[in-house]
Amino acid sequence: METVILHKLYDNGTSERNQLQTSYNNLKTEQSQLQTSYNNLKTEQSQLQTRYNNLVEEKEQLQKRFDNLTTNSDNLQRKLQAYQQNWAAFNGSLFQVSSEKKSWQQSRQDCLQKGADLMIINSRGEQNFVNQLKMRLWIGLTDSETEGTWKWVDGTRMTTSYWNSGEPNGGRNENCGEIKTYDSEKSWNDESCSNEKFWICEKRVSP
Ligand code: MMA
Ligand code: CA
Repeated sequence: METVILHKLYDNGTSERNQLQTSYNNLKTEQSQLQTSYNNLKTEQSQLQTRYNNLVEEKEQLQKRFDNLTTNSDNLQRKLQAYQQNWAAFNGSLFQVSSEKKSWQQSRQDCLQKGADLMIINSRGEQNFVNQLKMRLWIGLTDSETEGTWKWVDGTRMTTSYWNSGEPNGGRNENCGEIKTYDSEKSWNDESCSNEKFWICEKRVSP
């Protein structure tokens, strides 16, 4: 009788232990699967990070290319417009000679309306450039503010001058500058501002 009970107790103990062993083995397996999943996710995460970094870099390069193309297209647009409106490029500026005659003030207004101003001569190159047009032309030079103090339309004092001999001679009656004796390098004349003449506008190209 006792042996039977002992046998039963023993059997129960064995099967409980077997169950625990099985549970333990299952958990072990699950743990190792989780570890593998975790490792795979880690690898994937680092690959995604690399791809993300590459895409950010690519995006920056594309943005730069886009900005450059926009600038190029704006410049071409401006050049084309200038070309269609008969502007001539010289030394970093665009020049346009009028096809009608106006007073110095009205001439200046026309230039200002076009985003330009009367021509300012600040190099010998520009002086020769305007002379070879062989026209009498208003330029952006005046002493209307202070008699005898010649200033350019951008407000700067005239320093280098190309007055024809004897000029300026008009005193208070002639306060505006023109290109007159264009066959000589010294071609400037002071003239009465209300006289109607052709004129030359100058538009600075970008900065
Ligand atoms: C004109 C007029 C003047 C200029 C003299 C030069 C007669 O007046 O253009 O501004 O100084 O010619 O002879
Ligand atoms: Ca004069």
